Amino acid sequence: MAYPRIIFVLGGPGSGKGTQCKKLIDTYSDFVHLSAGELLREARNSGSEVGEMIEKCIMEGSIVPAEVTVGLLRDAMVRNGWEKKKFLIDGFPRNDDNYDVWFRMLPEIPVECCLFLDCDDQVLVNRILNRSEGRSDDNIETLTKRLKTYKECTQPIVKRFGDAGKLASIDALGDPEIIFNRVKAALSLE
Ligand code: UP5
Ligand code: MG
Repeated sequence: MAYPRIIFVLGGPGSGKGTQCKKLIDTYSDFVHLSAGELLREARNSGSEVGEMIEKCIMEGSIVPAEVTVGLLRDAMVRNGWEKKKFLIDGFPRNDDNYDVWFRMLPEIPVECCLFLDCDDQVLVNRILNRSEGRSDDNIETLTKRLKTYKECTQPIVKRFGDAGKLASIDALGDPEIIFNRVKAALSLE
């Protein structure tokens, strides 16, 4: 059986994960973009108890239990077709629990690397507070919590990929097109 290939995409809130993943899927037809945050935002509207729990986590900037998120990601991969694809998994894994449960539930899928978008805090804050997509977590109170969670829980995961020799780190300051050139170089595309 041919498995898909996985590229995780990490970076602080507003580092451009969604923006750069969109550029990748617009340019390369074998890439599929799965945003863990988007899947969770869809699942929160289910009206179930799990939906309520997700809503609470998103508003608190905390991380949803891994079994929920990995289940959503796995279902989305199956829906998109398992074979011969490269999945960009945006905004995941965010903590040790996410990382460990992914590799426990899906040990057979090869992980190519983690693309890390490195960006200053002040730039992150400006980008998020200037975004006007109506996201309920784009307010200064929740954003402060998201940044704290990112530093405490997600940055150590970036280090884990680095220690495993699987980190492609790029400077995420500047024009999106220039950053896209860095992304392509980091992923050895073109
Ligand atoms: N923009 C982008 N690039 C720019 C550039 N180079 N120059 C100027 N502007 C730029 O970009 C953000 C904004 O900046 C946009 O307006 C864009 O036009 C502009 P975007 O590409 O959307 O950045 P992104 O990194 O995707 O920011 P996002 O807010 O989505 O990141 P978060 O990590 O905060 O959000 P996510 O959706 O991943 O998660 C939300 C919540 O879900 C989490 O806080 C958590 O509670 C929960 N969650 C989990 O629990 N588990 C998970 O696995 C995932 C999420
Ligand atoms: Mg995003």
